[in-house]
Amino acid sequence: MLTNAPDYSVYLVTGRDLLPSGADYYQVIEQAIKGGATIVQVREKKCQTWDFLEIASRTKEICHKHNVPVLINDRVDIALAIEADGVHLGQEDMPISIARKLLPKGSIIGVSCNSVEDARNAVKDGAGYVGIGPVWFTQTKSDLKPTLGPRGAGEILETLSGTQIKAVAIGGIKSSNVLRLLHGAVSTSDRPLDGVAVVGDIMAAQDPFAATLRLSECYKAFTKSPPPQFSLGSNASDLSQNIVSHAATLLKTIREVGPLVHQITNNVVMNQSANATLALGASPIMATAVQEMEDLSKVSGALLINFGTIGDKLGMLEAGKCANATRKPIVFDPVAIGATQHRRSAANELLSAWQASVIKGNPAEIGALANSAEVKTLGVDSLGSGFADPANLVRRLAKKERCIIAMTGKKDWVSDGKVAICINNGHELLSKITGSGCMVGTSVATFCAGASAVATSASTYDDERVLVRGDMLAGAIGGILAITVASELAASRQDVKGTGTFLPALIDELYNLTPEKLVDRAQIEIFG
Ligand code: 3NM
Repeated sequence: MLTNAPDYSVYLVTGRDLLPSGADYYQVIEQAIKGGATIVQVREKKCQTWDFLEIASRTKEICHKHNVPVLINDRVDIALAIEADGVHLGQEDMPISIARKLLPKGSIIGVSCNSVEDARNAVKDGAGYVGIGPVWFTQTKSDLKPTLGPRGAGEILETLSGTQIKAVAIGGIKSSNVLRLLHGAVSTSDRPLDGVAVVGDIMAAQDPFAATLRLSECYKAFTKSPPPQFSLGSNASDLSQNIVSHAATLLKTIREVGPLVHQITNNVVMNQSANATLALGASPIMATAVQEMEDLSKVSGALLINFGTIGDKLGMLEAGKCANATRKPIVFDPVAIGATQHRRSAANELLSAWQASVIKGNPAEIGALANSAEVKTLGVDSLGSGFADPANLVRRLAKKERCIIAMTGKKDWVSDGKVAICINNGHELLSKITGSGCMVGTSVATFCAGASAVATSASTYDDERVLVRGDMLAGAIGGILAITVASELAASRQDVKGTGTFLPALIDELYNLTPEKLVDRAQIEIFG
């Protein structure tokens, strides 16, 4: 038995039936270990005991030659016979307590978990690690339990807070989605996964060495890069000046670069939102077909997903995945999420499929996402006097969703999970026209596209986390300030007599907005 503490980071689960034709199983295992597999589980569902013994024993020989632990799926007898380093048990397999009695002291015992309850039991039973899954659909396993998505995996991870139990995720994981998983499946206490377990992405690869190396590099990129931070000043006044001037610079960038802002939005506001984008100096494209998402993600600066009339869920799913893959910011506006069960489950599905950079909503929408009953919804509007502690609410939700939260209303609140910022700009006429909230979403997406343009030209990032914090905070603040400051300027005009003349005046003021006007009029407060 190996003595070092196991490294779960790239956890290979074997699957001989997935090997490409002509590939040699033992060579694949060795190549995977050379590529970076840190632990191997021998999983044989169909073979006879005699064959299983032979396969497990030879696999162990290869693993131990490279100082990699080997676990046996399900069969404690085989683990004992070949003196493996431990076992992996399913929920229907032998209970942990009995396996522990049978196996030598110090053996690793892991268990599959598909729910918070499974994980609680694993804690109670003293498992060494849990395998959380399936994260995504996979054909590798029959009798698949319900898929969890990164968010569901994060909730299960939460159960392990304060314990020594390690956690890997499994199910449909590939090098192309592993960062999405690692960033998405993090508990609110910031506990990350200890590893990712993979069958098909390695076993079915033409080059298992390269496939494992890719996974290993992704995992290392995740653990090495600390969350980028906005360059905060040392006190609240420095910080507010920094943020406002950064946001104002983004307006300049938007005017210089003219980024394409891809928007999937509702048909009530589409034309108005496109005009607001143009007025800010960017270029809107309101495309919804699944088939064009990949191409659009390559050329756009940011993606807005507003599900006001949720007709295009498939397009939204695909657009978000493509935006994550090309590291473009996603601004998600879950319009009226609290109004119907359909909207709640659609939002959950979308947020499980991709990582948003900014979630923007009114108090009822943000409250629904935060599971708070303090503010109720009436259709697309919020009811009541608001939250008792909005700073803490947005901060908590930003931490949970690992993105910027922008809650718009009479006062606007923005947080990156650490700092909470209150914006006191705006005019009441904004609440009297349709789609002003949606226009804020468009404006935030446009400013995030500006931030993305700066980040891309500086080439300072090496993983997807960079576009989720820092610049996105300035993008959210800039986007809100643009609309609210323009609303003040429009409302003060002689030619504005009411809501009918206010809307075109608002577009004019967006068109004429300058970085200087933003800086002069911004009224923001920082809550540390
Ligand atoms: N266990 P692939 S999913 C072996 O949900 C296994 O517990 C799962 O295969 C679970 O990496 C799974 O090819 C198969 O998707 C994972």
